[in-house]
Amino acid sequence: MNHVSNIKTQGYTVIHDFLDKRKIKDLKEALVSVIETVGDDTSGAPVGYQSIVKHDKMVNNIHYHSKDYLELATNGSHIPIVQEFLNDPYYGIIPASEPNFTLCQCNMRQSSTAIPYHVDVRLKAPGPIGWSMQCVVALEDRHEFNGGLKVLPGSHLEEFQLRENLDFSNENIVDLKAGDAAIFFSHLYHATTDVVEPYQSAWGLLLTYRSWWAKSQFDFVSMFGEERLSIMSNKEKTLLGYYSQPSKAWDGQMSARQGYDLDNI
Ligand SMILES: O=C(O)CCC(=O)C(=O)O
Repeated sequence: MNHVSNIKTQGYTVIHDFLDKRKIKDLKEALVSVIETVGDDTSGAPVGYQSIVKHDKMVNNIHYHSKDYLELATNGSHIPIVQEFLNDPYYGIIPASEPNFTLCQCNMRQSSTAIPYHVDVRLKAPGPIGWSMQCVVALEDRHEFNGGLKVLPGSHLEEFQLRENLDFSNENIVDLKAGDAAIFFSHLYHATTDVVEPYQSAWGLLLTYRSWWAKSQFDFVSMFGEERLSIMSNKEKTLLGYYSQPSKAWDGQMSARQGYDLDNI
């Protein structure tokens, strides 16, 4: 399956068996352990209509608490696919084969509340290009009856629409088995389904990635701190925004675009 061409034409793609059974088990164990430490109500609820998810179980920034999730968010097999869309080809000071985009959000949510159709960006470029993408990784089966993802394929190619004007005739339920992942443009209209009896809501990881020049939802550089960042790989640091920090000093570096070896820039 050609994920890049699916994303261009449909606005999304599904990677089946993105995680093997062993990895799902490890991630579920890590989730339980993080919840034991920080709880499952760790989200500053989003504002606006998305605040309806405020009662769902959530673990914000789980990659801060678990190296398994950090590894997945920064080194999963989805990264080269996202890179096709979000890498800046003119970046120059990070090798072109490596990601130069950033992670903006890495949250676990149990899909108890249906989210209405929406997009997650405020600027939409014409054509199959974008500056923000999302990836939902199902740790448990997520489908039509338990809070699964649904999308309007091709809506990433259209002008912004008011929700009441959306055409639902080709709505698609994105059926994810445990271990599958969906990648989609943040400007593709998407929503989640209701949980209906006898089905149970299911845990999923929501990753958001953006071009290096877009403002992140979290300041991971300050959150993780120099000590933790100092032992990370170049790729991890890039994804956490280390190489695209605006200067904090009045006489600091003018460019927020930095490279692996700051001394050689
Ligand atoms: O949790 C999901 O499956 C999708 C969440 C979503 O729609 C969003 O965060 O924009």
